[in-house]
Parts: sequence; C-alpha cells; structure tokens
Amino acid sequence: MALERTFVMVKPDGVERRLVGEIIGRFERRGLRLVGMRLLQPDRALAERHYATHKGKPFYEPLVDFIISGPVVAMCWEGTQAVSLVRKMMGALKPEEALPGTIRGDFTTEVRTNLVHGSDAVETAQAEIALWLGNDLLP
Ligand code: IDP
Ligand code: MG
Repeated sequence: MALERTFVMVKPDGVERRLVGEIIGRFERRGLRLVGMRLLQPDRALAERHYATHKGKPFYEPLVDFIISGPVVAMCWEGTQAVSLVRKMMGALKPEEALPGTIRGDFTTEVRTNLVHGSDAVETAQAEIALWLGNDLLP
C-alpha cells in the first residue's frame, strides 16, 4: 500500500459556509496527515491552470468564476492511498450519487457548489500540489 500525497481544496462555498473545520476534521479523524495548507483567493490565471482539462466544456467559465469568487483553503494531505481515499470521502460529482457519509453527500445538493476538490490521480496530485503549494511538498 503506497504512501501518497494528494491535493485538496475547500472551495469558496465551503469557506463561506464555515465548513473548513468540518472538512479538515474528517480527514484527520480518518488518519490522514496534513502536510501543507494555504488560505488564498486564487486569481483567474491560477484557476484556469487548475481546471485546464475542462476548458471548452459548458461548465468551465462559470466554474472558474466560482473558484475565484472568494478565499479557498488549499491543502496537501498524506496517507496510505491518500488520492483515492480522499475522493471516496468527498463523494461523487453527481448530487444524486453522492452518498450520505461523504462530504458532498452530507452538505450539498449542487453540482457546482460542491465544497471540495481532490486530485483524481497520483500524477494529477503532483501537478496540483506544485501549482498551489510549491515543489517543496512533492513526495
Ligand atoms: P470532480 O470535482 O468530482 O473531480 P470534475 O468532473 O473534475 O469533478 O469537475 C470539476 C468541477 O467542475 C466540479 O467539482 C464541479 O464544481 C464543476 N462541474 C463539473 N461538472 C459540472 C456541471 O455539469 N455543471 C456545473 N458544474 C460542474
Ligand atoms: Mg476533477
């Protein structure tokens, strides 16, 4: 079982709704280790780089507008199979598939304002950690 690092972001809706502590607490209780964290309001260039794979999709422009609309909490979490573990704890993208017990399943019914981002693969995690938090946190 590989020790991994993943990138997690509490999106502007999560900060606005005072859910930062709730979300961090879930990962801590599970046994993941917080190794980097930054509160910032991303500019458009950073948001566009982060969501570059979605460029051209109908939800891309409103998504970028949303992510730069307020402060976010950018974090790096470490643990055994942290990438897939965080994704499971976040819950599915489609609200009707986000199960109770997951972050999205417990706190949102919306597809855009879904509180949290987590890297979808080890390679994506490395790129996102470097983009938001710098190379020092790369595993
Ligand atoms: P993920 O966050 O579960 O990895 P992605 O497909 O990577 O999902 O989409 C990135 C983000 O874009 C989502 O978290 C959500 O905020 C937004 N998004 C994705 N699909 C839609 C959509 O159909 N409508 C509105 N927003 C969407
Ligand atoms: Mg994604």
